Amino acid sequence: MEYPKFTQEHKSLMAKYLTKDVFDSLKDKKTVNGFTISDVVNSGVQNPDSGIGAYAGDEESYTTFAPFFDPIIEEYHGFTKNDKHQSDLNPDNLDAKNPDPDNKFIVSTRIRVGRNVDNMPLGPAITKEQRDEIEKVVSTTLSSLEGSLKGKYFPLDGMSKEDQDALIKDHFLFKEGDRFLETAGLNRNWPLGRGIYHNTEKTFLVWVNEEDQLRIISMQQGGDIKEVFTRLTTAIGELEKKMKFSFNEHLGYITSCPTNLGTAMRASVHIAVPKLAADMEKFKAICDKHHLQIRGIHGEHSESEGGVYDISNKRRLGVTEVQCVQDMYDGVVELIKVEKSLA
Ligand code: ADP
Ligand code: ILO
Repeated sequence: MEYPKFTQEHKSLMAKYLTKDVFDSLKDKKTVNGFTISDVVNSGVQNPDSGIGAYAGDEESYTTFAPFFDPIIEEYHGFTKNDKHQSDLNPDNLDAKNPDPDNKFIVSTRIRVGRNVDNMPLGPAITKEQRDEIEKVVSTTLSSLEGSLKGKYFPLDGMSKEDQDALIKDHFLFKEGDRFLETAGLNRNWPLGRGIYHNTEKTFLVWVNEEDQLRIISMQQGGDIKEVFTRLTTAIGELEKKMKFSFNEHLGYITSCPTNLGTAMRASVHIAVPKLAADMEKFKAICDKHHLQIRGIHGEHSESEGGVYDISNKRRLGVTEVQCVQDMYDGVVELIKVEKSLA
């Protein structure tokens, strides 16, 4: 196993922390699922424009390769190896009155969490049989949901290209052929074992076997962030009655990308702030102050359209779910205030 050849283009946290010494100390190690440090860093090596550039193959990757992962986790989340994660999924603790009741700025709100099944490898190291088994268990569990969460599972295999494209365009379904996931080993056997569950209104959705085994999603038009959070936490509670997810006291919910550890939560709005966005520096400064990330409106690594941006919490580990949403909410309140002042 060779130390990767990094160029000036490699700016990821992976390239920063995979020093030759760290690599040499880890190159002969393997997790129980046969995952190596080369597997962990392949996506970032092949995609120099990665921001992070590393994926875990299983929960054990985070301990076996701790000298590599710990500093990345510390820099991204501000969370040290001695810290303990805490969870709070109680919507009563969230102070989030709709910041845009006239629907002038917030187009839509979406909150998702990643989950992986306990005692299974994560996507990058999973076998086809294990992935298919997860699809079976998860789709069966989902089909037992009642009330407003009741819906249907649609496997990707057999879905028409038009249906798939329409779901992607309308922000409901994951994209196909993501090069970061491809080189992480997450697209093996595509499209088998993958699919999407949703209720009739498409306000509650679950992605199956994309980057994580489950992405549990609550979304709707407008800015009622609390309603979106409440629906999500209800759904998580229902699923947890029937399935056990991979979780530990230090890292919280275990995910394949270290950015998602902890709450595995990304709470976002699509928000129109064209005037503020004309001054990118100011826009970024407000987002940084509230620990927010700016994405384009077709997901990560996409561009804004018409001054609409995807604004979401950046911190996910060492903060509770309520705090993740509160970060987003507080930032959005300030963004709206500043956008209004520029009118
Ligand atoms: P993830 O949220 O899983 O990290 P992406 O950034 O790729 O991944 O987003 C997934 C999809 O969700 C994309 O189609 C994106 O446009 C959509 N999305 C994200 N936030 C919102 C939102 N607030 N309203 C509507 N769609 C959203
Ligand atoms: N591997 C990509 C994405 C990192 C964070 N996003 C996700 C979807 N996990 C990168 O390093 O830029």
